[in-house]
Amino acid sequence: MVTNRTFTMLKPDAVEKGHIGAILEKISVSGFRIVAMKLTQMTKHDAEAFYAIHKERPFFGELVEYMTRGPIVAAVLEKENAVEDFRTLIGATNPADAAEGTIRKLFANSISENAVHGSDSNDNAAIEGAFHFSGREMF
Ligand code: RTP
Ligand code: MG
Repeated sequence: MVTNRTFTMLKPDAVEKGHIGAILEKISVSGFRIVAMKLTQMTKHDAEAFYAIHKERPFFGELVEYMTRGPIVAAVLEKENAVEDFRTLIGATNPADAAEGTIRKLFANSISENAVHGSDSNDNAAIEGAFHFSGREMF
């Protein structure tokens, strides 16, 4: 196992519903160390760039609208096997398909508004962390 980093966002629906504390508790007891964290709000330009890989998908406009409608918590997390283990902790994209006890099963309502983001590769974790944080903001 390699100790590495992943990037997460607690999305606007999770923040609106007051789930920041409960989700951070799940992340912490699951063995992730917080390397960087802040409350912030993505602009339309930010969200279009962050999710550029999905720009041809039918849900892209809805996704950008959702991700920019209120504050998010952005964080970099560290753990052995961080990317894969965090994807397991958050569960399937659609909460209806997510395993019991996963963050999306517990806190998400729909495939569109699914409470939390997790990087899907080590390369994307580094890119996404650098999108939100400078080197001085990572500890
Ligand atoms: P994420 O990137 O946010 O961690 O989510 P993911 O890998 O599980 O899913 P992905 O396929 O990358 O989709 C990105 C986000 O787009 C929204 N989505 N909506 N309406 C739909 O069919 C649909 N499909 C995806 C979700 O917010 C999803 O997390
Ligand atoms: Mg994704």
